[in-house]
Amino acid sequence: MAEYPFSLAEKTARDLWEKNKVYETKNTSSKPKYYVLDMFPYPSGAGLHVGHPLGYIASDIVSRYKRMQGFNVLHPMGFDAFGLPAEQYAIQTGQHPELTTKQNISRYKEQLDAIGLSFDWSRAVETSDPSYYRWTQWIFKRLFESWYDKSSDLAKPLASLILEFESSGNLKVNAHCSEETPSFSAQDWKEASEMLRSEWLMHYRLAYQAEARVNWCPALGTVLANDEVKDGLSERGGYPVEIRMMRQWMMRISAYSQRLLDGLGELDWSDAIKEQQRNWIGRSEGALIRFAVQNFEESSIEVFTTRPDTIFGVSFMVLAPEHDLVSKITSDAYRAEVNAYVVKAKNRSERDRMADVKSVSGAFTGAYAIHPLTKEPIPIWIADYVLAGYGTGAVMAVPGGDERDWRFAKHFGLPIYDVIEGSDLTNGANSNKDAKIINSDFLNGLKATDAIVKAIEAIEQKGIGKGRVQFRLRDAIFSRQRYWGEPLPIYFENGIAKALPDDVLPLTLPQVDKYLPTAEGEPPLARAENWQFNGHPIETTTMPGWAGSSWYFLRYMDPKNQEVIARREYTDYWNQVDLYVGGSEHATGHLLYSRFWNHFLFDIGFIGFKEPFKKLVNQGMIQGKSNFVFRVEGENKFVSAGLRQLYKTTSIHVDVNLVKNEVLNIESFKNWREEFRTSEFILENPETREIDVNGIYRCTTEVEKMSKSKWNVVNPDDIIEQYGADTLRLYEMFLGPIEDAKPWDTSGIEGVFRFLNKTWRLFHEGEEFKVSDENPNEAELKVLHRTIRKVQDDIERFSFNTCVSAFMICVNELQSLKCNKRKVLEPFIRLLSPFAPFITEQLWQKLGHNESIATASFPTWDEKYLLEDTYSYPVQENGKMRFTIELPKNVDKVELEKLALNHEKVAQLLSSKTLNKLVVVPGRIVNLVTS
Ligand code: ANZ
Repeated sequence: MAEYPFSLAEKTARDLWEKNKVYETKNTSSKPKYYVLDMFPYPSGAGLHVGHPLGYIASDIVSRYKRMQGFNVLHPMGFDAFGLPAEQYAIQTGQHPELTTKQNISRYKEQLDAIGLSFDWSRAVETSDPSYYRWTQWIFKRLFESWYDKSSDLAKPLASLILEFESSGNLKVNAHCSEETPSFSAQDWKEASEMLRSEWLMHYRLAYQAEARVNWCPALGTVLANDEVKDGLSERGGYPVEIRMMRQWMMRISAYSQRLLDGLGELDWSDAIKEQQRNWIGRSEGALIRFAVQNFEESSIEVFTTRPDTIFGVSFMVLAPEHDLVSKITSDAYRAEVNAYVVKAKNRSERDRMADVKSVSGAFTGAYAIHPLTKEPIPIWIADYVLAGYGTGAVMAVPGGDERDWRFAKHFGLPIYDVIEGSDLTNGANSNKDAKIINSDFLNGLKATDAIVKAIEAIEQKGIGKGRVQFRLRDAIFSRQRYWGEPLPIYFENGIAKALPDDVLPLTLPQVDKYLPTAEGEPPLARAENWQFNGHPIETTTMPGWAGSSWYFLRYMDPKNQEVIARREYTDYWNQVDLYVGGSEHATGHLLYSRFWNHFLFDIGFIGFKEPFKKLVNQGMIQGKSNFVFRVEGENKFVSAGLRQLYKTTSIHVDVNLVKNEVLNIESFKNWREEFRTSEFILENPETREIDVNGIYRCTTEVEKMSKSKWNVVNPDDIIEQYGADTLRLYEMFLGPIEDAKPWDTSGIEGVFRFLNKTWRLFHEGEEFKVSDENPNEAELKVLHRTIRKVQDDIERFSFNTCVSAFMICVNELQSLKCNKRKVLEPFIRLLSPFAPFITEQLWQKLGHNESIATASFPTWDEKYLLEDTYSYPVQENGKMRFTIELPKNVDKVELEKLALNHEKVAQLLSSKTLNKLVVVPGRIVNLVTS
């Protein structure tokens, strides 16, 4: 029997595609466009495992499908090539990270091509390539030279702001700027030194420098983002991380909070991701309220509250330990305790402080605030559940309305007031009549939301505060004290940060003797000789990993352009990404930053759309199936899983390649590692599960993340070598719905492989290729057209696993119909080709085509072959013919009875009668016995 020669087919197909440049896309076309994008990978040293291509295969199916439907499809790929692992490797080995990155990229490319992904490689981008990062630096410069105008809700060039400063200072400017921006007049501006002016401008720039609380990791010598820190340790390497104040480059993403929130409305993304972004942006409506501090007339505490209507329930105040006022207002009697608490809180990350809902801690400052309405004194505490960076870093505590405040009050024995009545619930007495009166004036009988609106009005009227919309989204730190990233295009003239002129970009990474900080703790770039511009020092930090990935989708549209990031003509044509496929772990990082940059580029007129990714599909994670062996503690002896209760053991991951159906190959295991060469094994009887010297060694399995350290990695190259790339593609899709997490379980792969061989054999008689030119019959056409409709519907729904089953059913049916007719098989392989491009290309060529099947048209289905076979059933009542009804011919009795009884005419006939008996014969007759 003919076997599908996959290696040969793959080679021929790839040669053909390459020779004819089948996947190269033109930027101009009369066809409608469709842009399919994958999140580009970081090329790690380990290469791809079977989990990585899942999304790529799905997006490739859609790309091929759309191409065959007559779309001009942009389906590019590139590499997110800057990053920590290459740098760590460079530190260990002294090899330039560029070298290892290049090697890894070529390995990735090989692997991706082996899978038959239809990328237009002529458009590939690498973020570490100077011809690419020149434009990343260019965008950074534009951000540095822009400010955000709240009146027009647009970013604008700094020049327009400077004009305004010259004419009227910043008094009338409605900008999104730093909290601590001072007020100044035109006169002040005129008289200010260049240094002072540059400081003021920093408060407005969208890329700016500021003192920031950062996660500093001394071992890695760099600042880490919040999501790179877990439980006080770096995610990579597990080194301790401490909180420090450092001058950093920042991105004013907070200026875009509202737009990033509003933009979500128009996007076809999963609710889960949208919700994550909404929470991350964290819009809160409420009020800022000012509380005077007793004996410190010149100081007051401003709080942000979402529940100004609970103001009569305030029984204490809490400041963040870092709050400016803490040292000033703390009285001597409490100073030691407060200082100790501040030190303790300092080194806890915000994340830990927020996540910790169990332990209650805090310290009393000895000072009191004055309630702005009741004028009662209220004790001021500090506690780390109040974050310095959110709102004003101070809260009015309402234990009657807020759970954290409640726990705090309970723990420290502070009073708890009823939030509406303002009465003291701790001693049951109404401690404040005034409160009750003022309160009921504007709150009684109102729903919470109405009460909040009313409360804000009253607070504004009384002049004690004002309404405020607060966002949780913070400005993003943009500096990394590392080597392997984009250099920031900034130099310092007499200490003033200035952007390098466009014509000296790219500012390329300099050579350094070591990829480590200097002895003085400066970043690695400080080691470079002559790291200067016209004699002025150049910035030594580099950009974070997310810089290059925040705009790469635009560069693919015009990848070689030397004049602009991408020509407007092309970005207008390609416009938004129609389908973006990638992991949901990027929900609040990449997907937020790239939206921000895209909005910004829209504002400054470089592109014509605000939102970059119209539809997003998140592929689920493919998990590994790990295997474990059990080592007897303190001995070089392993006990089979069924007997492990008899010993004290530790479980050890074993390479999944040494295990088949849970049984360990002991010889291979001994050869696996030197230390196991002389190990002993206690075996079990597979039936009785008792000790048996002639038994087996059984392992246990567990589904875990696929990772090298867990020895459960399956390499796509191995699958391709054994079964071919089409099997890999189909099998990955067959595993389950694309968005679900699922374990890789090789056991089903043979079935997919058999399916491809069956497909091959439809075209062969023995070894000979043979198809007939006869016209197909009704039954064959039915099978074909039903499959076309099903597959097309399912692709449109991104339901690829069900497509694979439909293909299998179709081939089985064609096989039993012994169908080898060209008019059926040809459309069938066109239909299959997005999923299995190699075998279908090979068969297509054998059918006599010269062009690639990728350029053929997608088959269409004809309604007429999909109608069920029907029959005009005569309906008899008590032996007398009444009428006929149209019902399916090929149904079983039970179904036919149901259909007949539900038929309008029959129902009408029976409406005034009793049915005593019903006799049906499928394909023949319906008999009713009535009375
Ligand atoms: C009084 C109050 C009464 C509050 C009540 C809540 C319920 P979101 O929705 O997250 O914006 N808060 C304000 N600033 C804070 C900070 N820096 N650290 C910790 N908590 C802070 O929450 C806003 C609410 O969280 C504010 O409203 C404040 O407590 C607290 F029945 O004020 B509330």
